[in-house]
Amino acid sequence: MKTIPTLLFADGFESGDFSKWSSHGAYADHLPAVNGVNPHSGSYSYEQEYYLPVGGPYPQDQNRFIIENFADCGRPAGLADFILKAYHYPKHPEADADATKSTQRKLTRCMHDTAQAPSATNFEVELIGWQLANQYGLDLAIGYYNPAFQMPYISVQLAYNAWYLLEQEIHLNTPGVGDGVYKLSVNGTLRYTLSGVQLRNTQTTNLGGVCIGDQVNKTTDYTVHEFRYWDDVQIWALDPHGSGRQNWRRFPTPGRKAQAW
Ligand SMILES: [Ca+2]
Repeated sequence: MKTIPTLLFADGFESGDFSKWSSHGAYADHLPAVNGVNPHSGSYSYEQEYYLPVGGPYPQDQNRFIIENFADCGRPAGLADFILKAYHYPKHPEADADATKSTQRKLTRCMHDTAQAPSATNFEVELIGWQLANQYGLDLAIGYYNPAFQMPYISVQLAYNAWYLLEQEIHLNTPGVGDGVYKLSVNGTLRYTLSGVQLRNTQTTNLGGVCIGDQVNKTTDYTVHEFRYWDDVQIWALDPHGSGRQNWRRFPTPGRKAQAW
């Protein structure tokens, strides 16, 4: 299908805050931060610290995120076809982390319901980072709230202490038809394609927004002390060719390469 890419949202955090974003975690400790500790470009990036939870599963899970609702990008009906690009830097766990434990982080969540309300009708397309016991590497996976589908493991390894361009292309399926497509590119190279799937099953609504940085909601898992950084986030709509949109822009060029590559 020919599509017309339209840049809906871009933030390199050079405003020094989250003013471009719809919302961000603001409860209890270890909040999302914009600072100059480790920028990919410019002077600022988004720093997310993960640490042992204070106050139970809510601050453990739902306090380490930033969210952009597609409605705030001028798409109140959400998006069915889009690209999410973001530079991601997984820092090596801190000295007080227990490297014998394993845990996971939700790197990005493309959410049906940006209020994050789990239900049988909600669906998500998640990119998940796994931190395995005694291994300084990450696996990536995608998953769905929709219980009809399992999480396929992508098995792309990331090293610590390096910037990666993670580019996800998502095409929701025609409701009830297995024609959905998910693609993941890392540093400009296509690493994983999942096609012919029902990303939204029979739902007729679109994805409502993107959440970055969320933490797992499992108190039985271990929380490893670590920092992760994000910078240069872009959301591109992929509108069908001939839809009549006038704000065509050139297809996204690969972002500036980080020095660490
Ligand atoms: Ca920046």
